[in-house]
Amino acid sequence: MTHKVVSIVLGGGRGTRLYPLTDQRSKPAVPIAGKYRLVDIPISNCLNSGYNKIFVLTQYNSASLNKHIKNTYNFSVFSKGFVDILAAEQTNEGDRWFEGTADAVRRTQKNLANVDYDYVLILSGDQLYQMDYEAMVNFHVNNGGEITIGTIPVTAKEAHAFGILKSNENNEIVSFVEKPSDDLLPDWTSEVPENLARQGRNYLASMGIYVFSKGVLAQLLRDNPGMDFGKEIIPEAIENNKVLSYPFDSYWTDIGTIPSFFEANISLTDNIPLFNLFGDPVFTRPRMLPPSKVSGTTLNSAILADGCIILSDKIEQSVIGIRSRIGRGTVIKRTYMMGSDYYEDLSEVVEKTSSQQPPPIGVGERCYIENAILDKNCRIGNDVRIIGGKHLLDQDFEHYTIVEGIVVVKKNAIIPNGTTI
Ligand code: ADQ
Ligand code: ADP
Repeated sequence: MTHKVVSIVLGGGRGTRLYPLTDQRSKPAVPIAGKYRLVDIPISNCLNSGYNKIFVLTQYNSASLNKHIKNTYNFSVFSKGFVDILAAEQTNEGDRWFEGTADAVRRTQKNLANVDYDYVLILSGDQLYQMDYEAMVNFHVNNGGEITIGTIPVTAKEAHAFGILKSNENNEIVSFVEKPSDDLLPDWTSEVPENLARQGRNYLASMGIYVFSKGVLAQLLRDNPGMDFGKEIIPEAIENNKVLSYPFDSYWTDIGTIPSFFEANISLTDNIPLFNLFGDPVFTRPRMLPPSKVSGTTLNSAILADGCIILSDKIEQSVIGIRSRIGRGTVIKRTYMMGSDYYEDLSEVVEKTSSQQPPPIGVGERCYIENAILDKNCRIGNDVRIIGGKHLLDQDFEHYTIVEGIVVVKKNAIIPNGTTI
């Protein structure tokens, strides 16, 4: 049976962990996999699960996010579906930023009043996974849950970044600790199937994916002043409510930091990627872009989006985003190039190619780029060498930032001819 569900996507706090990608855009608008945006992942999961009433909560309502949502998620007039953005600054209670995940939901819940629903599905906006939420809601209803949390086994090394819990044989959560310190960890192991134990995955983590029965959410947000689900609301609910663990065992990864975002994108170039772009559709804005044109290039484990013009020597283990232009003699390895928002016309490209003032959008000739993220619209000149790796210290410069050895070239950055990073 189909239950009445409204979905809330938590689109991001201050977004510092994905800096500099979130410097000029809100987190849900960060481009992934060459042609999508972060917010397309949870929204596509909702639509593929049959849930089409969706709110996206974000700190600020950027023009590019608005345009993306408006141009992508159009429902027919005969459908009751919608994807609405609710931004912190638009609430009547003032222009405070949301002070946490629960605060964000609390301060926007009046928007739910006009929606017909019995269950609220709360989702993170910075995770890469495919999940049938309908199965989770059915589990919640069939087992009489008041709250159900999606859970996944993780290793000790990962456990400190998550809410860790223990459940009984009826999948009821009996204890929960948000981001336990290393000295607490030994107390928090769970019984897991043998194959997971062998991988060291014997901690049960909250995926930050919650189903709440309508009245339970309203009551918790009213009676508990906590700002955060993980820190305050969930630990208290475990004392007083029936909170269930819904076990999930497919690919799921956090993409809220530069290293995890980078790895998630690069891993899409694996022979059989753990995230399947060729399965259930990931929706995004339909763009009328021409097919990509490639000349003289060896492509090895590469993802190439639409509208690119590629003349480079080699592209390996890399994701090349929409409208990318890459010049002759260039080699690109383990790099996520996001592409660009627009084309320069041919006369501009010719003029800028000869003057290099500034270089044309894209990557120029005879460059070598490895272990990097190139944000949209960057202009990389000729003979540029960007080689990320552990030898580089974390540092922030005007046109690029280094995070754990990954060089992130900023949106609209200019990297002149002959630069070495
Ligand atoms: P974290 O991911 O550390 O832990 P949090 O920073 O609260 O939790 O982020 C959850 C989601 O909400 C993210 O998508 C984030 O961008 C978004 N978000 C954060 N603050 C927000 C705000 N003020 N307004 C709007 N959106 C906001 C949580 C749980 C853990 C669980 C992990 C799983 O607290 O228990 O293990 O998720 O990733
Ligand atoms: P995407 O294809 O990534 O969804 P859009 O087509 O929405 O990107 O464009 C992204 C941004 O680029 C928009 O804000 C758009 O106004 C801007 N843009 C488009 N063309 C140009 C241009 N010629 N110069 C500068 N910005 C542009």
